[in-house]
Amino acid sequence: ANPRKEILTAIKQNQFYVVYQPVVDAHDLQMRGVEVLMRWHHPGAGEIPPDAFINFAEAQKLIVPLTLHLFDLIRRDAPMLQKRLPPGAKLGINIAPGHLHADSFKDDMRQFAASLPPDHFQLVLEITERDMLNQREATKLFEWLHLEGFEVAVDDFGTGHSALIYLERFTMDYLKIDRGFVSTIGMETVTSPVLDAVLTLARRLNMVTVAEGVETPEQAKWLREHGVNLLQGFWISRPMRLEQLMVWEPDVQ
Ligand code: G
Ligand code: G
Ligand code: G
Ligand code: MN
Ligand code: NA
Repeated sequence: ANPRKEILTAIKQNQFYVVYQPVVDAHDLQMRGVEVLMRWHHPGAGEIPPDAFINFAEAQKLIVPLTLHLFDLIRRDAPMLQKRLPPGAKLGINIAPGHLHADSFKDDMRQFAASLPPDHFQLVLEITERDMLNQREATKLFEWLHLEGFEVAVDDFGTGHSALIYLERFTMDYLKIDRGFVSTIGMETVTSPVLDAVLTLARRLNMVTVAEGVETPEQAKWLREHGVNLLQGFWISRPMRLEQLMVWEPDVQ
């Protein structure tokens, strides 16, 4: 079949769904928000990994319709999410570069925000550092996003090979430390010196840090002791369907 058509059909036939992964405070492990992750259950091929279909949608110039569909799925869940999450809870949404740079981006974001219950969720746009290359454009865009009430997170931080100067120039609210660094905590070799450097840098720049891929209590403890503010990963919870999220309780320990 024509793969481009497959995505459009999948949208129509509701083959995409979303899962939510809690992001908790490093100290009390209370949920401060969730990251929304998209999934594709293909009737023939089964679960298709998001890395594959996101890149594919980008290449096929379908990332905008796909993200608008994601917004639609979130909007449908919003009344339940509003019951589950307190006012001000963060809703982290991954924004692909092809959408960030699209002409419709600002209108799309405004409409999405307006489609949610008013003044409940704090939307956080997760953007990878690879996508922040054009400084002039990014500075103006981030200013606009903040004026409109969005927050911005640098996703997969440390993997982008970009000049760190952008951290001083752009206003970003969160640094999400890539799980590749987190996984070095507790291994027999020493913890990544890059992780130490990243945390020092984040502190000096007064940025709030989120550690991704936290899989063990030792990692959580190390991160908390090194000043990381928020934790996300399998140790806290896997990404869950809405029904599971509604009954999920953090394991306080
Ligand atoms: O959810 P996880 O399984 O396996 O996601 C793999 C990758 O796909 C991650 O880098 C994640 O950021 C990305 N991803 C997941 N959901 C979305 C989405 O809705 N939009 C975009 N742009 N990326 C997503
Ligand atoms: O947007 P981003 O690339 O950060 O997407 C988060 C990805 O990481 C998702 O694919 C999610 O399923 C995955 N993930 C979340 N928690 C963990 C974890 O603790 N360990 C590992 N290996 N992957 C995780
Ligand atoms: O196990 P469960 O079906 O609840 O996992 C939900 C999602 O979390 C899966 O779709 C998958 O993307 C992600 N996930 C689950 N287990 C793993 C794992 O061991 N490694 C990674 N990278 N992702 C996982
Ligand atoms: Mn992300
Ligand atoms: Na990430």
